Amino acid sequence: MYIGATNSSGLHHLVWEIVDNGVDEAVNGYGSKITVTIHKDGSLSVEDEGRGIPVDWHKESNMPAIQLIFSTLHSGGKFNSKAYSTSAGLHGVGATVTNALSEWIDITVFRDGKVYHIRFENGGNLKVPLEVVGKTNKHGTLIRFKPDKAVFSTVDFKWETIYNHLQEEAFLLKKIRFILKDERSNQVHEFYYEKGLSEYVAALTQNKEAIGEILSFDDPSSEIKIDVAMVWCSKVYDESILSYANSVRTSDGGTHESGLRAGLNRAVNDWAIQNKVFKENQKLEGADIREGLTAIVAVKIPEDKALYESQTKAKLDSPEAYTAVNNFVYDQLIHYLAEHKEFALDLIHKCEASRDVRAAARKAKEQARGQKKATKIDAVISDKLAAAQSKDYKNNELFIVEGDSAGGSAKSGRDRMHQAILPLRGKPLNTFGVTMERMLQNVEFSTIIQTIGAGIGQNFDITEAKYGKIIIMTDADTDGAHIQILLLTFFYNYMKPLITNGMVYIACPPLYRIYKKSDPSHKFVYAWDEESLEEGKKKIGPGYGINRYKGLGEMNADQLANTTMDKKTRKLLRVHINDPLTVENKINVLMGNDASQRRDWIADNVSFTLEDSFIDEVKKEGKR
Ligand code: 0RA
Repeated sequence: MYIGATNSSGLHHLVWEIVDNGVDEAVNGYGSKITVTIHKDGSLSVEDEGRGIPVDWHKESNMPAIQLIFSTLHSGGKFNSKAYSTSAGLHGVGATVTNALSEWIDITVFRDGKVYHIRFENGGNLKVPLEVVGKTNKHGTLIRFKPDKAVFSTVDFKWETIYNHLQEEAFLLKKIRFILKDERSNQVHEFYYEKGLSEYVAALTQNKEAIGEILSFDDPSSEIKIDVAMVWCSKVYDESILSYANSVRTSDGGTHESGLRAGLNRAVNDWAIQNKVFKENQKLEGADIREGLTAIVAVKIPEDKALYESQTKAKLDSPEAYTAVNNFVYDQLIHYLAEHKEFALDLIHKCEASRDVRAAARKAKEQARGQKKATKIDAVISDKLAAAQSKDYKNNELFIVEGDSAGGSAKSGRDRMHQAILPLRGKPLNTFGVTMERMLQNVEFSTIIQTIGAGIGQNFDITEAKYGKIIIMTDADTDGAHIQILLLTFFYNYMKPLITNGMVYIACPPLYRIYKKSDPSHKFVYAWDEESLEEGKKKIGPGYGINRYKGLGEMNADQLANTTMDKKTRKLLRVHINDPLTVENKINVLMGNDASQRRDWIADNVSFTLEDSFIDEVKKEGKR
């Protein structure tokens, strides 16, 4: 039997499987509301307003259909993939898997004026056979299950995880209402989007200044259903494109995404040429057209035509999607531009400006290569950066260190071959809502850009990065947390691929050193939190002493190297973006103008595990 991960992601997968079934009913026109409730006893329920799971007798298997659906994997196409064509198609097996991995599951069906109930226990054994338990005039299905704690490493349903998932579904499936209730905290949240993707784009760009309105086009009639929304924003120097195929996020893009790019390219260039906007025989490159663009493309393809590059469905491969999206976006956009001439001109001028900036950057780079003449920034770099000796860039690490004194210790404690140290003086600039020009005037950031050596924004080329890991190393206090957030905001705005490729890390210096008073330099352990402090005390035994490190500077070079930098012993947190909207929301709180909100957030959330940081999830090195 297929059992995915048994971690938190696998646990929540059970929820998505059950929610998908209700969504399928709603998408097919049966009901428009799905309610998810997290209960206090560790169970979760999903209620839909669909037709209700069939309860009629299934002759071949000699049991009610509902029992068959829940008890046998792949219980016949009749009840799963054929009946449901719209979602990912994975789920037909969902009900059975959820049953198999639950301590118990109660299914209540409201159908034909009656309330039916059936219950399974201990991984899918029938406990209470199907029976009529009452009368009703509603229709739908209520499934409540308690995941088996022997199977999962955690059985804690996370509000935020479910919130994000339901919100994403609600954006994609406009006009379906999702309600999330948490009886543990009495929180309730409702998601309902009348306009779908354009509201998603609005949420993603809520902190930004839009150029023109949000464009949204959809074509629900053709065989491949296409839904697109997009907007350009000023002071944004890269592109964000999200794509979905059959309601599943395709994080590696694919043919629908390249179709969008191609359609955009053709439409903008054709319109400009037709309207004689370009001076000479010019054309705009795709990257210039897409600078500042936030776009979402969602396609629905019949299952037999939905090809993916791999099992994980992260990249769509269907050639039909390329052609369909390309032509659709072209037609819609060229039509829109024709009707909004002022916007069209604004947009093209913006594209031309980014083309000029990119050309200038390229030229400067080529010149610098040719001349090898030291610039002012080069001088700063050679003064501050302790470079790594190796030219094996992938294995090199750049430590960005808070303060000159910790920088000094890091320089003497490092592995010179592969570790480079760049100390930061003071707080870096808050790059939120700041123009690129302003950011570039900041010495700290121009130094970081030059040191990494891969450009910024639309010019950023990850293959040119001189480091495989960028490690932010600050004191474990609120100032340090603030510096981390400022640096992460910069990387997020200007070098996003570093984050999406898992190359940005936070170093975790220990908070305590517990030693034997009688032999302090030989008998000691480090602790990173209160729990390991207690363990440390036990380990050292009677006669222990404690050093509390208030900052990196209180450690000498050896201690810093051993605890925080040495590959064999250190702890690193990898910065990872789970949900793009959560990041935007958190950046808004953290980096917007309201300094008091920011202080509150840091005070509430920074315990130096950063688990809940604005970059949604930060994971231990090595684990993905
Ligand atoms: C198979 C056939 C029909 C409905 C369903 C399954 C169904 C399954 C689930 C799972 C959760 N909620 C659900 N709602 C419906 C159609 C039965 C008919 O023709 O009436």
